[in-house]
Amino acid sequence: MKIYLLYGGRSAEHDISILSAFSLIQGVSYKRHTVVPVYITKQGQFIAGSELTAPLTDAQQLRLTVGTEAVFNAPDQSSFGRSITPYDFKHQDSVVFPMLHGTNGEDGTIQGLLDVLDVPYVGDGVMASATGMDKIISKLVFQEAGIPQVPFEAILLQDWRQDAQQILDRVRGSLLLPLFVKPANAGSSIGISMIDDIDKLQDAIDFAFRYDDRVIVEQGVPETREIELAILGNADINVSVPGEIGKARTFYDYTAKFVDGTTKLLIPAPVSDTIKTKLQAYAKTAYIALGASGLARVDFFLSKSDDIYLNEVQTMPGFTQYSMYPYLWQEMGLQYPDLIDELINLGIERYQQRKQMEANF
Ligand code: G1L
Repeated sequence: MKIYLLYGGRSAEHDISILSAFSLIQGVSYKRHTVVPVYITKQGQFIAGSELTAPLTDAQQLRLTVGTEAVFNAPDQSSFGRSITPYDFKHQDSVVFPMLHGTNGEDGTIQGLLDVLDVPYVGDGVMASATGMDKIISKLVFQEAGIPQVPFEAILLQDWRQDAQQILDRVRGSLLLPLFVKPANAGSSIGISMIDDIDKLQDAIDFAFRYDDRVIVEQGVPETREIELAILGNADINVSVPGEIGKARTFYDYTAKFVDGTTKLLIPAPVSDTIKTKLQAYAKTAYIALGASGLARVDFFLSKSDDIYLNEVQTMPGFTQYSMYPYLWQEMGLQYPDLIDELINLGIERYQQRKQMEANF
């Protein structure tokens, strides 16, 4: 398979995208695939590097500029590619790996582009990507599916402008401190505040409205643990064991492996079998409710008294070799190169099934 690896992009995740793309280039099986790195610059230009048949040495090589020929590590250490358009992805035996958020932080946009071009790609489609990215819409979908979530209030800009006091009263009346105030679009982590003083609510909402015209206020879970599960599959859904994002005190007395010194992931998470089973069932229900395919990471809060709350479903999880998603599959016995193969197979399968449906019209 020839993998067109899309990375970079016009989003706040530009740099993490480069690191995730580099991990894939290091980890993919070159016995089975070649990789064409396609860098999307912060200005939105598509630049394709030369086709790789072996790993690179440094993530910085992936910051391509347009040159007369595609070459990695020219004598001055810079890397060149050629300017391309998305139409260039259309080839037999090729697949696109979109390792990036949508152009303007709203997701589903890249997936929509690839659908229109009729090229197979890895990961979730338009609807699941866009829905998962929206903190208000996704909460409504998960609520309908009966999955427990923290109490929340959605606020529209026009209502806020019309009667802020009424909205402040509504939030005070329905939610308990601490509160998290966030722009609905999860594409960026900017615009978010945590408040433990209700007098700061108005400023926090005004701040969030600088980044989106829809804002969500969520009730915080005090001293919560953060637990995440990985899902892989289309109709046939595989759910991993839970993993935990470590907070210093969680590690006391626990012997499971620490992965990567800095991020402190605990895999598997130290939870009872009952909690584990519940988390897995909720994760699968959330995946189905979202109409997800390929993959997702499902993130939960777990309170001190073992109450479970779905936090969010991440259709574009961190994908370096040190990220939670690949680590969870490693724990399940699926190594990084095989995980990439599985994601490619699922993307091709989804593409063929959609084609099949169109043919039936
Ligand atoms: F293509 C997949 F598998 F769907 C996919 C797409 C995007 C997996 C992981 C990601 N992750 C990212 O793009 C990111 C974490 C680098 C965000 Cl920008």
